[in-house]
Amino acid sequence: MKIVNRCVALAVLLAACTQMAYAQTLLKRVGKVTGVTVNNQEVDIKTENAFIKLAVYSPNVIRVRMDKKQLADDFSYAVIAKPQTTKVTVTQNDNEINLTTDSLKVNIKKNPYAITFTTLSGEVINQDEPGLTTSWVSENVTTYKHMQDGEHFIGLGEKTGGLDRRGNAYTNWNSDVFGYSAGQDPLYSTIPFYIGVHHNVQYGIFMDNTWQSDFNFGASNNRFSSFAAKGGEMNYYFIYNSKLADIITSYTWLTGRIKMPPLWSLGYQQNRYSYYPDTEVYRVANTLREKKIPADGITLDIHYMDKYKVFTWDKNRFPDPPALTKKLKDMGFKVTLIVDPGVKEEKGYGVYDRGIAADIFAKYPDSTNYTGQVWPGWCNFPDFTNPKGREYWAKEIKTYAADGVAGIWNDMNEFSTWGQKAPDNIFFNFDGRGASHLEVHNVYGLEMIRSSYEGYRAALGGNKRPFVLTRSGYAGLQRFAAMWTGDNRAEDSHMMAGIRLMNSLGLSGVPYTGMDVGGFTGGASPALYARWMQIGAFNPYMRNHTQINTKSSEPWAYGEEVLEITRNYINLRYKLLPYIYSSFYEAKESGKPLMRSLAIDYTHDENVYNGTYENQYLFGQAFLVLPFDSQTQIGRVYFPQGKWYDLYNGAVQQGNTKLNIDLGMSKLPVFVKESSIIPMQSLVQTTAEKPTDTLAVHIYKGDVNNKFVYYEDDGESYDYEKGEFYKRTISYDAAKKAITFAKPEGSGKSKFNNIKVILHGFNSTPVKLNGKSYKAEDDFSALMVPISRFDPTGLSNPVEGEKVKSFVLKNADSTITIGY
Ligand code: NBV
Repeated sequence: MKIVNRCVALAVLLAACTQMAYAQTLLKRVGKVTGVTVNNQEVDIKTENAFIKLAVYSPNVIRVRMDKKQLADDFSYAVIAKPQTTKVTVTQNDNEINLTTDSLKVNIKKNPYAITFTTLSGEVINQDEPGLTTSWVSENVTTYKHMQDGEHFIGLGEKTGGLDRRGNAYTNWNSDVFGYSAGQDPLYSTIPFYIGVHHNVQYGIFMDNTWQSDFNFGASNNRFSSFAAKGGEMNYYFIYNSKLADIITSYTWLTGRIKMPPLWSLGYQQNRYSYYPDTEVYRVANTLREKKIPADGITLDIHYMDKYKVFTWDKNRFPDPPALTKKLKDMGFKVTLIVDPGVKEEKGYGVYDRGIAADIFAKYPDSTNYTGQVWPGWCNFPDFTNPKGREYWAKEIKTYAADGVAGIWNDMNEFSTWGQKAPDNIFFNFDGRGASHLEVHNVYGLEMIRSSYEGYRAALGGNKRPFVLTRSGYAGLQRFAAMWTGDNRAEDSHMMAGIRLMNSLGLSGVPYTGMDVGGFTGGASPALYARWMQIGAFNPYMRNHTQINTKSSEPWAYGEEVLEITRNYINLRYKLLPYIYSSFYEAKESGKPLMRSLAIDYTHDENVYNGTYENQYLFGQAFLVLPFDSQTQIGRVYFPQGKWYDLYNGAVQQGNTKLNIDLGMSKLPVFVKESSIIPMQSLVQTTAEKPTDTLAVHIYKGDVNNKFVYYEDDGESYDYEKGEFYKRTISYDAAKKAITFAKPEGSGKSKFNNIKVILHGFNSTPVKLNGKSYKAEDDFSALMVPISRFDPTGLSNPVEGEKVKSFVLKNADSTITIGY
């Protein structure tokens, strides 16, 4: 018996040994450190099997590059930052290397190589999983990180699933996913950046590698999180800041931030696949005006083209494009056109002929052009990674400027060939480096929107902001375009999934986002449509869209009640434009998104990651949006710490509370954070119309300090880059009981001559203006006189006994202080 047992044990051991032997031969580990060279902020490390370069980019950002061979020349389509001169101490002994910046410490064990990032006081932020660290199987490279107790993982761009990605794995391979399911992966774009949260610390990891990549946050294992790429270097940036919002700021320092969008693009956009002919477009535009639904944009989908050929018009459907855009402009509408990358292979079609002459299409290795099928039939695909390809696109796109088009909508740029996987052996220029489809695929969309943005900006004369929208992209896409989440379905789960997609994109450096409000495929119920339009009003980009052959999706298509609800919320959005525009300015300055997962401001509050509350978000700094699907009658909500005011009736809700709330169709639950400052304007039907010259600034009493940067510029040019803006910091100091409007900055003038201050929750507190008490009969005649309640929807039911005070001031350049 014993002998038998021993034999079995031996057999198991042998099998295990063979298994390990396989692992040793198939797998290449980084291995032991054999040499170290310190070069100011850079440390070059040679190990048994790898070449490693550590570069300090700033006190908060450390880059780690590794390859089995000597590292290639540095190149990235995503990263635009250069390492900042940073104070760093590097020491080493036989066992380890240590780097210290003003914000963090890096420790590298030498035998074998393993990296740990800690705070200055030694708390572990992130560490390699011992025994696994980084390794290669063939060309596939993976870095394994120790999964910390209770660690949450958020971000990673346009990914479905919950806010907390723990327990799941994701792939990055940009895909055309028509009518995707609410849990599908991958979708259209790749942003290999995520944020880890645990034990009062948080960090970001951005793996800048464009090959297919895979992220595992403890899926099918309880040991590690990992990130991997099918080729190229392991190349990641480790980011540590003491606040999560600052991690987004560091990440967008690396990959860039938005420019100020054209103001009109923040108004309501009406879309369908497709409005044609021109008379149908006029009908839609006229109806929006007749029914008093504020709107700024109409988008034309593929049927405006001649047989779907890019950069053409179907002259039967649209005989006079400049006249169309002019007429719409006079009505306060701008036109956005869809463009697809595929160029029809057709001799005599100028766009194709010029592409052939310039030799800019992607190629097979035998130098013939790659041909794939999309809308127009068999197409060639411009190589946007070729500077000549971008130049070609920029020249072709000019045609739309002469037609008076204001926006360019980039579709199918994954790139899509009927949703099929394109061959691996297509070759691209890759800015002179040469690369195959495998390396280029995930940045194809990014380089297309770069070409569209730069090309169209130049076409408009250089100083006018084009609006550019995209479906696909890679890290850094926010520099060129807004992004929408593609072909969703008219289903409740999709509306909710869309919120999480946008919240996740916001965590991943993309603040300007939208979804097809109302749903692309299928048809919404009236209740779903109403709820979706309400939520859409609290999205950065608000566009209603629907697929061909579906029920109409304009606001009047669902009956009077839904029309009323929709109009209320679009009205509210237009009144909020000063707040929304200022929030875009904040995104431009810091990367902080408009749709803010609660993880941004309440990072270490465990409730935030609870699936019940994961859809809640802040829209800008003030509004807590509590979205529910159209089926839910009673919603379970969580109010984070602090004090919250019901937007509709001013009722105060204390934070740190979970509550059931009744939901009706007519209202979306929205609360205002204490100490909030919300600038608003009078209702307009389009941003082309001037609001009255009084800016209404709503201020909510609170016990916390706050600061709001109010921002204005001309809304259409880049003159703000030369200082032509009007900016004013409004601060709320709870301890000093003072609200201060600092002196304006910038050389621009405000379009508002008056400021109406509206104080919420101050009740009978006396108010002092610039140190002087005012009564109702004083200069500021309305001072301390209750006004009608802040009631944006017209549906409110005021709470008894609450008073709102307001007074009107001249919008003078001097500092204004309001004491209470
Ligand atoms: O151009 C048509 C559609 C467009 O409406 C939609 O928004 C895109 O996501 N486009 C996809 C092409 C394929 C639709 C089946």
